[in-house]
Amino acid sequence: MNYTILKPQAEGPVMLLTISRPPALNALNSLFFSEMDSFISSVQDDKTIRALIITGEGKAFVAGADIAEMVNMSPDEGRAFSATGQAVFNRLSSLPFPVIAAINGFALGGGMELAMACDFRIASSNAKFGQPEVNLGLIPGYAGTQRLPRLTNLADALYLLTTGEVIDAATALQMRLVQKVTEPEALLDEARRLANLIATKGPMAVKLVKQVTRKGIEMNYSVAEMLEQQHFGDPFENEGAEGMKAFLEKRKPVWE
Ligand code: CO8
Repeated sequence: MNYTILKPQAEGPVMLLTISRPPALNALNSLFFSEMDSFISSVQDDKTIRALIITGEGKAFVAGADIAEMVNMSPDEGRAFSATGQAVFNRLSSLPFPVIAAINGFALGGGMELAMACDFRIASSNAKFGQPEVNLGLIPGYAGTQRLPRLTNLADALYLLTTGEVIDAATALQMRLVQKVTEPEALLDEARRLANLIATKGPMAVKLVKQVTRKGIEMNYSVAEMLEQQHFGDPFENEGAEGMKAFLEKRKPVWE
C-alpha cells in the first residue's frame, strides 16, 4: 500500500515506521488515522515482524492532533475524532509484538498520547513532552487523561494535564514516562538494538508476556494472577520445551 504520511520500512524482523509530515510537525489528521489503521491491519498477522519502532521525521515526533483540522469541528465531530483516534491507538497497543516509541523531538498532546499507546518509550535528549490541550481550552482526546496517570502517577499526570507545562527528556525519565534517554544521533540505533534484542527471544513468550501484562493490569489482582497461571503452561509443549532444553544442552535455542 502507498502511504502519504507513514513511511514503513522492514529491517529483517523489525519494522520501522516513520511519521512524515514535517511541514506540520507531523500533526495527526484524519489521513494519519486512516493510514495508521491500514498499516496496523497489514502487520498484525505478520509473524515475521517481532517488534515495531515508531518515530517522527524532522524536529518533531508528533506536535499534537491537527489543530487546523479540529478548529471548525462541532462537539459531535470532536467526539467522533476522539473515538477514531482512541480506537486506532487501542489497536496499536494490542499488536501482538512490542511497539517502541523512539521520540526524536516534540511529543505534545496527541503526540504524547501516541507515544503512551506504545509499549515503552526511548527519547532523544532533546525531546520535549507535554499535554498542552488546556492552552487551547481543550482536554486530551486520545486517552491521555487515562494512560498518563497509569504510566506515571495521579499527581504527576494532573500536574502535566492542568499546567500544560512542557518538560524535557530528563524530567520525563524521572517521571518514568520514558524508559531511556539517548543522545539525538544514537536514538534510532538504541531503538533498533532493543527491537533486535526482543527479536532474539522466544516469539510466543514475547507475545504472551505482552498480552498477559497488558490485560492483567486492567484486572483485579488475583484474577490477573490466574491469567498468568493459565498462560504459563502454553509454551511447555513447544517453544518453552526448546528454550529449556537448549539451556541444559548449553546451546542457543532454535525458535520455530
Ligand atoms: N496542528 C496543526 N499544525 C501544527 C501543530 C498542530 N498540533 N503543531 C505545529 N503545527 C504547524 C504550525 O502551525 C506551523 O505551520 P505553518 O508553518 O504553516 O505556520 C508548523 O507546524 C511549524 O510550527 P511552528 O512554526 O509553531 O514551530 P515552532 O518550532 O515555532 O514551535 C511547537 C513548535 C512549540 C511544537 C508549536 O508548533 C506548537 O506549540 N504546536 C502546537 C502544540 C499543541 O498545542 N499540541 C496539542 C494539540 S491539541 C491535541 O493534540 C489534542 C489531542 C486530542 C485530540 C482528540 C480529538 C478530538
